[in-house]
Amino acid sequence: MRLTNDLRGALKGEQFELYFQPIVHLESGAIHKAEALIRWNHPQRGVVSPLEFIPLAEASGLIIDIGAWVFRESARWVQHWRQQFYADFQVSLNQSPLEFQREGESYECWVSHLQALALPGQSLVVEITEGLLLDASNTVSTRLLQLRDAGIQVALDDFGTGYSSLSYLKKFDIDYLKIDRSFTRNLAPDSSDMALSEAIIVMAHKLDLKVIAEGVETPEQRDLLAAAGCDYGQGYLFAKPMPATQFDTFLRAAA
Ligand code: G
Ligand code: G
Ligand code: MN
Ligand code: NA
Repeated sequence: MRLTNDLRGALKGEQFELYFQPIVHLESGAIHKAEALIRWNHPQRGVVSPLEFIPLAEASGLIIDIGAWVFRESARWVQHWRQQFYADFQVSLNQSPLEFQREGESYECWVSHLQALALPGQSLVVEITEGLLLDASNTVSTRLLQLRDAGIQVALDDFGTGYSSLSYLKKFDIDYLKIDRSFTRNLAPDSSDMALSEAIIVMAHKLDLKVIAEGVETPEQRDLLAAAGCDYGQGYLFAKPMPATQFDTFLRAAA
């Protein structure tokens, strides 16, 4: 396929760019975290969404090289923000199921790269989706243990859209739970989404997980989530995903 062919040249052609979106501590407003989101600046088509090219990258195996690039860029920028702003700054990066589950390789090369940059494991968070945890295969447990050994944290992305089961959260030692934006969208006092969000937050806290609400677009949503005890918010209310240099300026202004 045409787009897959273009994808092959995209890394060499430096057409990928990592965007960053702030993750805001709701009580204090502090920004010590960001999610890394890849963009492909296609020479003819303009910006191509990862929704479109990640499946092609998986099918062609290119996801491995792309994932390695995302990791290195994330490490480079988190090092910079730790030095310039906050010593505890964290960048979270997404891994698709195929990427996460690949056999053989451990996170050893990540660890040695982080060590070379004098970064601890907890400068990074890996976001995975809950469907992975339902797969009882050993690969998933092994990979999660490898991350834990490396000190890298784990977030469960899009929570609530799949076959949620809090027993899996306990079994697998997850650090963050990201409430999917489909819940945030219809938040209103006494709404069913409010009840669900509150229940998720209470249960997550009992399991010692921090909660990040996605898709926060209005001050009302932010306030309802904060009142429900949600730890962090992410969404257009605070900022859209932006190029790293712009995020740098954004952090400077917010500091
Ligand atoms: O930011 P945006 O709406 O374009 O993201 C669309 C989807 O692409 C999201 O589900 C997100 O998790 C995924 N995505 C973004 N960046 C990456 C990446 O670096 N690797 C993988 N595997 N998925 C990503
Ligand atoms: O699947 P994942 O949660 O990794 O992807 C996050 C996606 O949500 C990205 O595509 C990002 O651009 C998008 N996003 C971030 N904040 C908002 C928001 O406030 N509203 C909407 N509609 N999308 C958002
Ligand atoms: Mn994500
Ligand atoms: Na999500």
